Amino acid sequence: MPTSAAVATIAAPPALDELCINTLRFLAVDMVQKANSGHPGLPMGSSAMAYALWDRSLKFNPRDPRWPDRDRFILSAGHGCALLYALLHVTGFDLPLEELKKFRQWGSRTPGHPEYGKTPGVEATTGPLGQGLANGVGMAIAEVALGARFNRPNHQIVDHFTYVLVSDGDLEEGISSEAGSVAGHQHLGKLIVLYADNHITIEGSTELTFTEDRMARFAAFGWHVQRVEQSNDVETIAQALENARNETDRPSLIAVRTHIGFGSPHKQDTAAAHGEALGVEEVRLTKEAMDWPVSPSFHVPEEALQHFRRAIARGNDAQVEWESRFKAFAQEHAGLAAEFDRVIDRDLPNDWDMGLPAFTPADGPMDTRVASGKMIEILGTRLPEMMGGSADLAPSTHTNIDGTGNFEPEDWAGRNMHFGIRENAMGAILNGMALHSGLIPYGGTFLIFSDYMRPPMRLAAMNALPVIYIFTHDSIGMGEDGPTHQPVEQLIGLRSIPGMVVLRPADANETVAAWRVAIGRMQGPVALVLTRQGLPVLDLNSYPAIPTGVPLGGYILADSPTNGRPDIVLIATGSEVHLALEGRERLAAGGVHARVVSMPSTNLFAAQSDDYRERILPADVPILVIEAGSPVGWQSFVGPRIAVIGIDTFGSSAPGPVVMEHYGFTAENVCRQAHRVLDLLKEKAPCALESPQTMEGSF
Ligand SMILES: Cc1ncc(C[n+]2csc(CCOP(=O)(O)OP(=O)(O)O)c2C)c(N)n1
Repeated sequence: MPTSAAVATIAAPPALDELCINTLRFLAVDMVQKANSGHPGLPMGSSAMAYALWDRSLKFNPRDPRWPDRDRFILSAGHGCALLYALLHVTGFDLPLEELKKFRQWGSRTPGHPEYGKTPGVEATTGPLGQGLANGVGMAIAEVALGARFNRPNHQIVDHFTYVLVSDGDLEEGISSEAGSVAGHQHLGKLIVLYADNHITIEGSTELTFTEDRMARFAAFGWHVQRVEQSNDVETIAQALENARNETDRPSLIAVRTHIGFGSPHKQDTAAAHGEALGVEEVRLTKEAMDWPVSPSFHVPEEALQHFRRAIARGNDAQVEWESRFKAFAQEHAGLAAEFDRVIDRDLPNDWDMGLPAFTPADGPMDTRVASGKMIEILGTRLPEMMGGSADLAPSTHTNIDGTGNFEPEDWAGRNMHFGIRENAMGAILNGMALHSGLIPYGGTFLIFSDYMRPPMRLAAMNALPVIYIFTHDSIGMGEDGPTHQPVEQLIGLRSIPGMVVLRPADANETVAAWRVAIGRMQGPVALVLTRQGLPVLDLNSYPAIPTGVPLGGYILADSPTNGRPDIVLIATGSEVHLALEGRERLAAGGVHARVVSMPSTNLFAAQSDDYRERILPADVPILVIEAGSPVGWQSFVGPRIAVIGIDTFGSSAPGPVVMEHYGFTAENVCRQAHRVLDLLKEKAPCALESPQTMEGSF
């Protein structure tokens, strides 16, 4: 197994170390104090270990945060983000001191928890505890998978470590066991986790809740474990990190006995240091106790800054060295080098979707999960960056790529992943793989168990990650397993995640089109919702709109015989589209002209122009929706001119009243929206129906 050389550094003298560590500590203290919001305790206790890593060994280039072979660092304990922002500022990322002074304010680059894409150098959005650790497992998987694919003898072009800083909360969450087990099983030797073992959570001492032997637990997962008793002992922590890097066969956990709120005379080692500003007086006492100038706040001693900023030259040297190695690699393996650039840039090959299958009625009845499986095999062959699997349900979810092996310690080039029955970790690992870049990750389970992976799915949507979910057994139509396995509220639940595209295809041909959307959508996750039961195949000769209609989310599959104004529109999704078609025939026999609108994706449909949606769903035509799932949410489409003041994007970091105002929750906006609906009703007065019973969130 390849090992990565540590970046050569010269240790600073202890006094300079201390100055640098205190710089981080007090930047964090001042950020939280100025915002009067945030978590000072973890940064104060963990500054030394973060410094030991960032100063002595982390391979990164502040001037090119996206350099592909950088080490990854994830602050899984995202509530301690003031520490991360301080590190990014002092080491020279594009994060000026002014941004630190705007911690947690509207529009700043220093939001209340780290947000991927908002702050240069932040590798993952964290905050929901445990997720970052599992993201790290996904990143370490991506590293070895890409290494297995691209590295050649004498050409180690993928060769970096993944570091994660975790807190008690991260390790208490069940996902840490799921992900820890995967990492140990897969022998991810280049994953190194620093644990801020400070014995404190919000409610008090960990003695209240968390008394198992954490080291033994991770050792049992197959990890290499070390303990450092002195939280400020930079040399010992640096040595433990070095030991961890030298341990190439097992992931490493380094528990450092840190002290929450270190240095605060009244709050150190107490829960009071966890989640609120120290207070002006306590800040003063802490600074005095540690011989730090009380004012000005946000003090960065020149000597410390100069020391930290050596990271720029060091990072540049490391990147230049890698680039020259990459050049040599490209000379010997031109095709492979071009392919590496392509997958890292998330480009698709030109002809990736040429000649995809067109199914005929003679191929049916076919479960859409089976059609999806056929697509995975075809696309998986064309796109070697596709990598994924299932939470122990591959025979049901049809998620394997035939002809490629299993991803396992003996063969990291294998692309069929066995996540085990660990949906939450599966979702977060997929996120880590996508965040790393170079892969199109996918994962499958039954739709009902999407509930178990909702937290990482939400983060995938928030981070616009190209992750694909394959959810089968999509309704009560799956039958015998009964209500524990029959999804009802999952569809609306997934649709309500801002940025998530849910696609529930009606047959094999819509499944082909849905997969085309999924692969083509590089900026955000897609959930494919598929049947267990066989469905007739819709004839493309009779329904030629399928390939162009599916990407629009909803389209006219079958119109009223006159092609004019229908008497009623039947909207259906997935397996119920066939019911709608049958209903249309029967209605026609009775002289009622029905239009069938197949709506595989309400999310995509909602994104179309008003004109298009009006054309598909004319305002004055009644609508019947047929979907084997919760009716909640459809009102936004079927209700007569409903306006909703709701939230269909993610929130933002700023004081609460500011956020509410920016999101339209003001009396002024209530009046504006009310007038908008009233004006609309005036225009459409003859067709205005009764007022809505409920006002569900918009799509
Ligand atoms: C999944 C999840 N549940 C709850 C929280 C709220 N929360 C934030 S920090 C924290 C625990 C704090 O303890 P610890 O992880 O030891 O951090 P420290 O006190 O050392 O800062 C909790 C419960 C969260 N962020 N994520």
